[in-house]
Amino acid sequence: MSANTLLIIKPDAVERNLIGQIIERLERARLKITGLKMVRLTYDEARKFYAVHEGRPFLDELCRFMSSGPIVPMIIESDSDTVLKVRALIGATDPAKAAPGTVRHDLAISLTKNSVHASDGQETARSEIAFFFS
Ligand code: FUP
Repeated sequence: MSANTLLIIKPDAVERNLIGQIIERLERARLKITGLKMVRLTYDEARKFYAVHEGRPFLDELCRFMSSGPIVPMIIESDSDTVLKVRALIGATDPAKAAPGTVRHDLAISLTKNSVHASDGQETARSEIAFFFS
């Protein structure tokens, strides 16, 4: 059975014309893109998406950033372990700590402007895919 996850290209990467580079990395890793769109979230929609971080000091800045411009959410599929494969490909949350060759190491600007989001587990993937793709 195939497994899927959600990846989002964040506003800083869309702004810097990095959509193609990020998609190319996914496709080269033999990950299949089975859903894709460009949307702009409102601040309140970003708060809903990041509800798990309610009460954290960085939430306001994060949601202002995530609603500052268009983003590209996409559904990624592969034969197995898609969540883990995509998390490995994007690298650690903080680009300063991300391994060379990962998206965040190579392309991201800062902890907040870290270019991409990917679901951190199969349950999260299910709900995050449902958030963007009905
Ligand atoms: P990740 O799962 O790698 O996206 O990381 P987290 O769920 O821990 O954090 C969610 C988002 O919050 C990250 F993309 C970056 C942002 N963040 C900050 O802006 N400041 C922080 O101190 C921690 C996280």
